[in-house]
Amino acid sequence: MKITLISPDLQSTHFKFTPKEVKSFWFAKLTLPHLAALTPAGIEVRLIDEAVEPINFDEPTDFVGITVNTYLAPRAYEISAEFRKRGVPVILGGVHPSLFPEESRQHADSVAIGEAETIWEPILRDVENGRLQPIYRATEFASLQGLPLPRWDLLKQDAYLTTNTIQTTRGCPYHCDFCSVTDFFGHTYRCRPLPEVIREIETLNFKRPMVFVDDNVIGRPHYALELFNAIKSYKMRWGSQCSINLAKHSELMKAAKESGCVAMFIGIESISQENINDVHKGINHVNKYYDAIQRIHDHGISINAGMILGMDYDDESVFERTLEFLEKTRIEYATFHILTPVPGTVLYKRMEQEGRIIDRDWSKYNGGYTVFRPKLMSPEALEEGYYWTYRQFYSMRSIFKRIAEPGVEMFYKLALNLAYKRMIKRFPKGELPEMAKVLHTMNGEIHAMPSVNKTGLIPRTIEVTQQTMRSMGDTVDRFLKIRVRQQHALQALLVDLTGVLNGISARRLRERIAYALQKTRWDIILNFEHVQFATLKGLKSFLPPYDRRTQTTIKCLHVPSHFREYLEHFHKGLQFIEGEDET
Ligand code: B12
Ligand code: SF4
Repeated sequence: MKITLISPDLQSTHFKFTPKEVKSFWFAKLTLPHLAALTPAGIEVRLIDEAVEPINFDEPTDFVGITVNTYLAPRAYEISAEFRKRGVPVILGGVHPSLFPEESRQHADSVAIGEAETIWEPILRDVENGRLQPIYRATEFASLQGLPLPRWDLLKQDAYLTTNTIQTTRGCPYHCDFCSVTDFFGHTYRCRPLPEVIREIETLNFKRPMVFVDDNVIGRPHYALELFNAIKSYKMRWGSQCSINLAKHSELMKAAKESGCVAMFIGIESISQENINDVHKGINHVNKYYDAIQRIHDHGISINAGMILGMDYDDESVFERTLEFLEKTRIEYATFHILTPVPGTVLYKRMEQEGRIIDRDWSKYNGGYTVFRPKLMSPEALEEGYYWTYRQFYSMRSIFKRIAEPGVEMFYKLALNLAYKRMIKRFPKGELPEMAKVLHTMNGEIHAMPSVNKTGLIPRTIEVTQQTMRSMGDTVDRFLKIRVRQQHALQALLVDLTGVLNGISARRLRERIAYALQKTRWDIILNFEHVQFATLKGLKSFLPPYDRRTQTTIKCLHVPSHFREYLEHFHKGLQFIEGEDET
């Protein structure tokens, strides 16, 4: 019997690598060589990676297997249809058919759910006997003991930068809402026996870089440490992906570096802790990012930061803020993704319940398109901002800011940044959304003063103040926090103020409001609900002088009566809104 195994590729989008790009900086996927290795002897196998060669549908074959990730599902279905037209039976397997089998079944003769190790041989036996079943389901997670050596010899090896692709573990100890890994592998973290991994590494070409395609190579730190120590003598350069808690393990970072680790892809995802909590990425702590990144850098390991844009707490200022963070921390590489509710994930179920999915063309589920309704911006603004961020990050200005330091490593970093830059040239230009700069300028914390003396403060209400003053002694919150939300329906910016409005914070607030007035015609609603204390000077000076020419109205919301008297006195004609009906 002769079978053909296919890995589909994207069709004519700006995300598709050219064969030249694949050869200069891409690595070969492990899936097909691994499936070929699991195929019993006596069956002739042909592998086609569509990223590097076209599919000849007329070449004789008895059976076709296609590996399917969600964003490649439409292409996989097209390929399947072509073969089935020619009378060749087709099976679909991989993450997408496993998490969404009902759909995949409509596009093939059979669907494989789960890992291939326990079901591939029975499938092939059924094909030989002419009784292929519509569904094959792996009932247990595969043992990673005794995995065969991948059949790299069946791929066009010189079409890639490297075919040194190896997997040492499967699964991840965490379960982030947007990720398919734990939905597919369950809450398992399985490690291959180390001697088997070493035996496989010894078959690789040490002159080329190596990639561990694990979901989280440090999921079990002791195992990772043993692995890194064991491969030190091979003097290879390697990369992989892991969680940011790598920074906690000095010994592990040291061993990784000594064994040739040059870079890790790390899911930093978002610079907002609210977002991180929202998607349940418990290992990420935004307030520790700077320190963690510094520690990883100190060990000589570069970072490719995985960043997600468009989460529920991201407004249009997220693009500039994210860029600033990546530049400040001198992150060497970044991969930006628009939040994507991948079918089968917790995020998908939530978005589905909330009725927020607006596009079910799976080919757009690769992180480059907005397929859901974001909370704090329009889908178009998110896409524009995403392109803008990518282009800015790989601009020469940013590249030099991030990686300029003499040495051999800089040469590698520059080369890879330039490779990314070339690819990104194909992307649409992308513009910062209209309100991005206003939100970026307005949002933030203003330091009110080193410590606030209670004399001269006007309390929000007498009762609250009496209570709080008693419990807090002489100091109160030292900041005025400003959070701006766009109210599209009202064409207004709702500015939530929290903390202390005194002379210092009021002056800075005034500058920010003046900037907003200059840049937008939207009304401004200042929400006083969480202003704990104010000084007379603060209440007097937080507004810029009235300018007849602007068509913008400033309104104040939830102003307690104590403040209101003063505001009415200081700012004639200022509008007040009562109650909860501002949105
Ligand atoms: C390595 C990797 C990458 C690498 C590159 C891919 C490469 N050249 O190897 C990088 C980091 C670049 C990458 C990028 C992306 N990736 Co990726 N990647 C992986 C990762 C970690 C390992 C894949 C792998 O090699 N596995 C090893 C092989 C042996 O296992 P396997 O493919 O799963 O196959 C097994 C089973 O699935 C099954 N099987 C698979 N196919 C078939 C077919 C048949 C017929 C049968 C019977 C069985 C079968 O049997 C196999 C053996 O058990 C997976 C996670 C994972 N563990 O699968 C994510 C994963 C595949 N990636 C994912 C995504 C979303 C992406 C991106 C779109 C992310 C983004 N937004 O940019 C990009 C796409 C880039 C592109 N244009 O291709 C998702 C896919 C989700 C989905 N539902 O489709 C995954 C599952 C991770 C996740 N976070 O959820 N990725
Ligand atoms: S840490 Fe990474 S691999 Fe693990 S569940 Fe979260 S996103 Fe997925």
